[in-house]
Amino acid sequence: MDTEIVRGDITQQNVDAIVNAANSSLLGGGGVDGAIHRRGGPRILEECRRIRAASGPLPTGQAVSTTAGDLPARWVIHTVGPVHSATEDRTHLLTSCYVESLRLADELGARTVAFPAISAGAYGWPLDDAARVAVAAVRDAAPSSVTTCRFVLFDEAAYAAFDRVL
Ligand code: AR6
Repeated sequence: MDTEIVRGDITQQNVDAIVNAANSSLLGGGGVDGAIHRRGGPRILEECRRIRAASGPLPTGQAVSTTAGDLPARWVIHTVGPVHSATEDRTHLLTSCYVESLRLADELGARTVAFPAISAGAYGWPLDDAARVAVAAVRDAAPSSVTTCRFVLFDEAAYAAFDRVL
């Protein structure tokens, strides 16, 4: 699997699947989540509501997929990153977001997948560590149908952090 980094907006990526840094409610929020629902249109939220009604809140570190609505991608994979904690090591949960998203992408038949820097915004994860965990998780993930993993970094600081790790 090739790993690449770009600076940009994940909603504009021409890939099979984009990953959303969602929250357990699956009902939307700010950051990447807000942008995906805003630009992808109401069909994404409709599917999220159905998943939510059938299965309840999505646990941290897990992933589910929906249509990507009006976005160029075919699917949105929604995953819930851990809130960063100064007292508890939650790295395994952040790793799980990447591993479970890639596993789901493989099940869907996606070849190209774009990730944001999960947990590095509202959930407070320090950028350098978020980048280290993300890159290691993707490097160690099981072989799959995914040929390209693209990290899409919204600002210069996030791009620089991923660039240092890669
Ligand atoms: N494309 C790519 N990256 C983006 C975009 C975008 N359009 N917008 C923001 N980022 P965050 P989290 C970057 O807060 O920390 C939401 O309210 C952003 O600069 O989106 O996992 C959810 O509903 C940062 O580097 O996700 C949850 O409640 C990174 O994406 C909560 O925030 C992640 O920031 C999840 O927090």
